[in-house]
Amino acid sequence: MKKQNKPNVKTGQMDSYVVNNLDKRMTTNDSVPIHDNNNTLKAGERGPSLLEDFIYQDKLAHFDRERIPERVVHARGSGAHGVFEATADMSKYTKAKFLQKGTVTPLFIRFSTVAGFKGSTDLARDVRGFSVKFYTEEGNYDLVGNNIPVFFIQDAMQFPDVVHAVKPEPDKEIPQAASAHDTFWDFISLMPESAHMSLWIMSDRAIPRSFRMMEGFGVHTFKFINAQGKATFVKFHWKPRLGMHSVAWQEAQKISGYDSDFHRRDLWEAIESGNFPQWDLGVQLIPEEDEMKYSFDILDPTKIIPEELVPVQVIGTMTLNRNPTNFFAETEQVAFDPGRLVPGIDFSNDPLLQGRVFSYADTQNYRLGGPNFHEIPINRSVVQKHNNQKDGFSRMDILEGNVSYFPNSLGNGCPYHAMLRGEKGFESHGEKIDAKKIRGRSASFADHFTQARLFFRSQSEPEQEHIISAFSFELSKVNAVAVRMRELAILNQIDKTLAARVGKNLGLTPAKELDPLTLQFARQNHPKYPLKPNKPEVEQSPALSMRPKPGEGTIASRKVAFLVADGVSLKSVDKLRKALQKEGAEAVLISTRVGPLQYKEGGSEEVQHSYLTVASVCYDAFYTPEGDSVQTLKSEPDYIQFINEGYRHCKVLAFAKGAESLMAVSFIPDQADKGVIQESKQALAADFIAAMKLHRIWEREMDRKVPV
Ligand code: HDD
Repeated sequence: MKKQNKPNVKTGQMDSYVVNNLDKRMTTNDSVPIHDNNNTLKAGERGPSLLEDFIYQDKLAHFDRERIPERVVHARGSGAHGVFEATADMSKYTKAKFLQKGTVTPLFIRFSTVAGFKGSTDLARDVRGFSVKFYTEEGNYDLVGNNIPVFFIQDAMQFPDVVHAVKPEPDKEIPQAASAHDTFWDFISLMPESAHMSLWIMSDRAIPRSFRMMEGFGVHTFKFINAQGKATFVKFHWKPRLGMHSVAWQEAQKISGYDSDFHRRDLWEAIESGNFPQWDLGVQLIPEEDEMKYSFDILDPTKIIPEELVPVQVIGTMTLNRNPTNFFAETEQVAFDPGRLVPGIDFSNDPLLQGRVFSYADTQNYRLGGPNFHEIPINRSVVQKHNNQKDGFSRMDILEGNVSYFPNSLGNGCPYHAMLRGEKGFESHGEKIDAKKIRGRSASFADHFTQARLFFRSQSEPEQEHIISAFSFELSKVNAVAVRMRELAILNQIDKTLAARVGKNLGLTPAKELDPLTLQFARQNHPKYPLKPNKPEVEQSPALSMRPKPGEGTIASRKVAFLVADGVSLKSVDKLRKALQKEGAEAVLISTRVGPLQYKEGGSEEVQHSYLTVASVCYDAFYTPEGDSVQTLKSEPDYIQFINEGYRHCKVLAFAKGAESLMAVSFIPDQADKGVIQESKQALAADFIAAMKLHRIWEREMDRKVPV
């Protein structure tokens, strides 16, 4: 049953715009009642249509304008409403009201992929956007981040270049939502600054199991400003309560075919069923005087601050608790902008962030058709705006009076400036800057490999294997051998084994030195490149691995496929179903057909999914209960495919005592590993749940007997 959420100040505001058509007569856009909306007005039964048919024109003219430009990047996305509750006393660092302990703020979130078009698959290997709009008492604040804490480039000037390189190639518009092609790797292999980020996107972080199971990052270093005007550098982290999980690459490709809305559906269903996803907001705080303290530059967006160096402190929790009512009105029209701040938060001088400050409002002006996009319900702040900006396409607010300038006396000097009445508004941090204009880069941004190495060396063995496979996959799809060689030379600077292993899969030996072309372009930014890197403070960061630590993990909201057929034992189904429900996981019955499933003990249950309509890749774990169904499943190839594939993709499988014989018709060996539970030998529920907490039995990947 759907849990009800109390409307908050934002959802209440949104609700006032919601239109319900139930029992309502159809009208034109001017609310004129329509008699017949199927037939155009004609001169006689078989005659031509008449120009005066304003009802037809009203309908078609609107239809002809239904599409707006999709976002130039992050076109594919899914949104949700939620709330943020501040749980820590942050007044020492920031005066931002929404971050003061106990404050609850409504928000809207949009997750996205970057490269694909609006209708592309959710499962592309890609960065995921993680944008949060806080509707605070002091106006809207947007934290427009990603699920990866670093970026490809250091300077916003190159953003169109990196986007053009990754998007489908302009002559043939191929490939869709994929970085595995020549132009992307051509660019990356000429840009050593992208080395760190390229390891992250070749890692499992780029193929999440769910939006609900990934971290989010503000990426840049920002500034907190307290009531006394003192600044503290801050990095933002979102930590998912459900842990971090990914799918396997081959699975990702199959899910793209079976259910290209996999992540969107997952988010929607979780919220609809009351499994509200949650993240803790954490911050890393760096005193202003420590700006130059580290071996890397905290303004460089290709660098993280290792959590082992500056711990992440939790300051609040986000809960997503309401699905949008209308996709276009909310998820498509929401306009994020990292260039809009509230008092208590400020920009740092990160050149990527500085460049973003221009681009977002500019793109919204174009995409949403003019400067009044702030007045679209999803973008409206929850406190009324007051200024002298007026008119423009689709203006909604109706400004009273004859004054729209400042200073004025006819309007009593209003809207007034905060400073004129002894009040406070947004004030930029008074950082002292005394500099010569240059078009160039700081030498402190020139170390491109130390943190890439830190990332690779902090991964568990299976995660490293996945990175090696991902590079091998992507570079195999690159046609230009020179590009493959250049990228291998970069990998060789990061880790020799990584380069050698990828090189082996490409039939190439990595060069010792960077390619002369790579060096030439790197020297455009740093004339003396390569510069000697500083010694890193941290050489291993466990926080960078997604592997659940022993004793950690939850299976809440995971989907377990119960593989059944008529005649299955209800007792055997319920034995595991009840145990899973206690842990918050979902048991989904899958049978040979949809409709009523007949139980061995008598009685039936409605089944929504069959082997025909769903695929194993869309489930986290599998259970085959016993009963007369076992005989049917023995000769059901689609069932056998389910368990073989589940095994191949390292998932947990359980067989009830009377169903263990089915293992013999599959590739699954008897007593395979801790992820294959046989009721006659193990504690069915306890061992199944313990194994699921590991998410996957990655070690099984070495067993490649099962065809994919
Ligand atoms: Fe961006 C969209 C995240 C660098 C220019 N970006 C966009 C979205 C996310 C990010 C999550 C989707 C927002 C939504 O859901 O509507 N972008 C990032 C991050 C970056 C970054 C984390 C680096 C740390 N972006 C970046 C640069 C520029 C842009 C350097 C340009 C100078 N980004 C845009 C944009 C988009 C956008 C073109 C496309 C649609 C939109 O803004 O609203 O303006």
